[in-house]
Amino acid sequence: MATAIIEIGVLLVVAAPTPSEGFKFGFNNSYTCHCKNDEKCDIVTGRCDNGCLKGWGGPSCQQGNVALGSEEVSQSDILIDSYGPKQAVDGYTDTAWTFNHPCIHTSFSPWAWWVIDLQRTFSLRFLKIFHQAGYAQGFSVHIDNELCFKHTNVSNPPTEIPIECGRTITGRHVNISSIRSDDFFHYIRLCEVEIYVCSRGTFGSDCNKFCHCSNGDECDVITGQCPNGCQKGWKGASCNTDIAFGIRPHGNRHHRGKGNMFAILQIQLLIYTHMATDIIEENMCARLQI
Ligand SMILES: [Ca+2]
Repeated sequence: MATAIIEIGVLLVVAAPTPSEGFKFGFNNSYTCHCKNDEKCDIVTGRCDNGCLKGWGGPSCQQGNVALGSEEVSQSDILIDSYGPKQAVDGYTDTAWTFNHPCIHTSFSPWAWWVIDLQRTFSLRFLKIFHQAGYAQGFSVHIDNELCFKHTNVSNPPTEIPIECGRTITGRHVNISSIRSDDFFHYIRLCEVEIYVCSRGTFGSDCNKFCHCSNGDECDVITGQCPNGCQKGWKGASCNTDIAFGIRPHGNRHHRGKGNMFAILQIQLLIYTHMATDIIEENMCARLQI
């Protein structure tokens, strides 16, 4: 029993990490919370009570904007220095022209473009573009020269445009361009470009589904399929089916409950582990209907 008491003390420390360590959630605490003000997230879903950290989105705050704050941006030409390419990744999405946070503004040209180098390849599919009305008709989005999306409507697009590529494209350069051979005095005004990537082990259009790939591989953003099979203990096309217990909410075998209740339940499980050495903790969670 003395051994059990010592381990209880250790476990209480684990159950209450400091914000500087980064709160964790999900299966084996392998996911990092991305809550505003470094707050703790739900231990099962990752949901944050007061919203996501800047640059993160989705119900579980696992959808990251890899464009935010980039220094590796350029554009076809700059009308005025303060209207340069960084304005499209400064985190301000206002589409009304302001002097504090203006949008990019290319010079007059039949071919206007803006490009970002993400510095490494990502599996890309979802973006969002904020722009000033009237200056993006017929625009295209390319990822490493492969067409992701082209606006074909004769009318001007809305100022906030969620974009899904026709398929997932692996690349590092995202180029947004507009060609108007009939209009030399043509330019684009992009206010913000958000390029979304799911954190490792999540997938879906808003990254709120969980996959469990072998070797910690990333899974397909749409299907959840793992490139080299599932992590031990998981199966299914998306590697989100627990071999022992089937599909669980968000594909997890997590313990339910929060705060002190979570710690108390784990204490009970540890004591029980000492009495039944052959049973792993996760199986016990299921038996106790946690
Ligand atoms: Ca901006």
